[in-house]
Order: sequence, then C-alpha cells, then structure tokens
Amino acid sequence: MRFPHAAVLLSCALLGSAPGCSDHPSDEDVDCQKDTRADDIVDGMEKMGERQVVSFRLVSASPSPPRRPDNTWIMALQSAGAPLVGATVSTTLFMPDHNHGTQIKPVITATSEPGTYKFEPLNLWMPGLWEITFEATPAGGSKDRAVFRVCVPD
Ligand SMILES: [Cu+2]
Repeated sequence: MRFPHAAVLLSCALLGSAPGCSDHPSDEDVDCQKDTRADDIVDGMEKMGERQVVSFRLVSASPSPPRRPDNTWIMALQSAGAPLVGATVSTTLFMPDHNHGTQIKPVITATSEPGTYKFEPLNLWMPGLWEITFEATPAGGSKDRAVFRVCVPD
C-alpha cells in the first residue's frame, strides 16, 4: 500500500467509531484484569502514608469492587496505632492516563467512629485507572497521604 496513513484515515472517516480510530479516551477498551497498576480494592485493605505517619484503611467500599459512576468509601485513619481524630482530611480523584479529574467534589463526613470518615460521592465517571489520593494533616502535625489506584471497568 503506498499511502498507509491516508488509508487509515479514510477508513476511520468511513467507520467513525471503529476501535483505534477515535482519540477520545472513553472509547478506549479498558481491561482491568490487565492493568497491573491497579490495587485490588477490598474492604479492610490498608495503606501506610508516604511519610509513614498516617495509615489509611478502607473499611468499606460501595459498590465493591468500584464501578461507575458514584462510589461511597468509609476510611479509618490511624496514627501511632490510635484513631486519628481532629485531623484535616481531603481527597483528590485523578485519571493519570487522561490527565483529568472529576467536577464533582466528594463530601467528607466524620462518622461516629473516631478517626473514621465517609467520602461521598467518589465520582469515578470514566472507565480506566483512577488515583484516589487521601490526605490527612494531624492537628499540629504535617500532611501525609496515600494513593489508592482503582481500575474502573466499562
Ligand atoms: Cu479519563
């Protein structure tokens, strides 16, 4: 074929939404089984913060495993083996492959359990890999964070 690139462009023009033609991320095939970057998101999983100060334990994820669009997570935060009370807590959602997040800001509510917070909604609106970063600044301390990597299926 003398003009392979032109031929691809032409077939895309004819086929429109055929795989490989669109550059829109949501048209990618997402196979979470093959994404080795993703964590196995299960209730009870725990991550130590990057600064080894705060631990972040997933008490419950709903739905489990995560799927589109809205998710509710309950997280228990501890420091030095004790519930982390009085901390400033925040979260960020980001798709590293697409360089975007979500417009919907999660509401963070302290539950009746000390150091335990509800995050709702975690708006995982697009299939693919999401990074959910939890940050906690203990009262009078400095910020620690942990990143949970979630693959959201089609
Ligand atoms: Cu995306």
